[in-house]
Amino acid sequence: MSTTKATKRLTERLTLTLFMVSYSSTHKVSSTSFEDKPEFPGSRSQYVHKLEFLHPEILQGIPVYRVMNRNGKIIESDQDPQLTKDTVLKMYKDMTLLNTMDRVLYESQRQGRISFYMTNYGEEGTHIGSASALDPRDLIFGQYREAGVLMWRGFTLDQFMNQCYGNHLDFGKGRQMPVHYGSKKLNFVTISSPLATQMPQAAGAAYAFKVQKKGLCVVCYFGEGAASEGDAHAAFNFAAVLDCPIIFFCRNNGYAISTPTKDQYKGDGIAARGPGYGMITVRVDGNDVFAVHNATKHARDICVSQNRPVLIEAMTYRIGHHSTSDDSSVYRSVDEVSYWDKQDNPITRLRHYMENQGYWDDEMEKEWKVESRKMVMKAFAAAEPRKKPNPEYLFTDVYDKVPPHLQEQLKEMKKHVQQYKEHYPLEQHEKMS
Ligand SMILES: Cc1ncc(C[n+]2csc(CCOP(=O)(O)OP(=O)(O)O)c2C)c(N)n1
Ligand SMILES: [Mg+2]
Repeated sequence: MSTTKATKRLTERLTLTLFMVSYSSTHKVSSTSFEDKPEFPGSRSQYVHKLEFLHPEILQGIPVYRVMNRNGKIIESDQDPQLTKDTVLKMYKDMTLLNTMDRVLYESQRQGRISFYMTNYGEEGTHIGSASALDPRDLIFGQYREAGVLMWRGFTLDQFMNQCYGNHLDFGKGRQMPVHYGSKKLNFVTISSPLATQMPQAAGAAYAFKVQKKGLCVVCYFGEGAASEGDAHAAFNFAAVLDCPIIFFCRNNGYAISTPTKDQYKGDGIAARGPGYGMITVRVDGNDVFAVHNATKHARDICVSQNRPVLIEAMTYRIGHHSTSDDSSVYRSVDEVSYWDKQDNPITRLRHYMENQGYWDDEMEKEWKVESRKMVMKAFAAAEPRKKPNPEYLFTDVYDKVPPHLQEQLKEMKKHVQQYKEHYPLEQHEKMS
């Protein structure tokens, strides 16, 4: 380097140092040396003097918290949630009842008796483990594959069946597809079909809870696929920035319809995104109902006591087809499904635990299978012949008073179905006015 160049460099450095000294004295920089601690708004980092990129591949995967092994043995005794025998039995009965209900409703769609259905096979542990750790007043926003959460809260088989049949006892008055449940009484907001709709709504509800100092939390369930929607980002960021008491509960079941997780994201699942939003985060074995219970209980405590969002990623597997509109044999192997069904199934694991504890045996299993199927068939048989809702409900419940243009359409509809009544099964519906 020439002398002139070196002098120029030195002068530049001195000028910079002088500027920094004067800046730090006027801006009250706390650090002794300005260079030690950057003061950029919006970051908490230190300076480094070697160029280093963050390589996600070298970071270890976020661990999966688990309490029980596959044989139903508690691994670390201090992690045992110490649930009563009655609670454990309710967990098992709800998980298996859900299974039986799924089988009957899936078949009924295949027979053309209902229009659509989605099963919950393989994910029962995420539903029951989380629902059992909440206060029943906590407000739930579901995606669509969380029927077990409602079942735990007391949604009856009749109510499930009435909704799937869209009969006149359905709370939605037959205006939604099957599995779009909702219950004001059970604090479960009605399901919306477009993915991630519930997420910003849930963040908003949690903010309201915070403002009202409710001492409750909101729980927002979503699939790992839905986490790719823009609305998921808005929800995470609002909840974190506004310090809202919400549990974001991701069911990572390996697929978004036919798209496997390897084609959905490059990072370490959904949990890896939590710290990016400044959210307390945990990854849990979703097939271990006790691990899910512990994680949710703890997350709830954090939400309610600190007004902070928590992200839970429950790792599980969707054993069933995505829905009755899907045939998963086209995009995944029978062996893969069979592994999760037979080797790592949340129901089998809990059953092992119950047998180890002396709570359950083959005889009880046989009796429960017969009894639970009877219960499901009874509700099924009662819901099917019930009248369908009054067709006029197509026009109600959106506006407080039906506006003139909709009244006009209502009139036209009535005239039309009268004129072509041989094409409309009006006798199956409640009478129009
Ligand atoms: C905005 C939007 N895009 C696409 C769909 C169609 N769709 C319905 S479910 C689904 C997959 C969602 O996967 P995931 O969130 O992982 O939930 P999972 O079905 O696995 O429980 C898609 C793409 C939709 N309902 N809404
Ligand atoms: Mg999924």
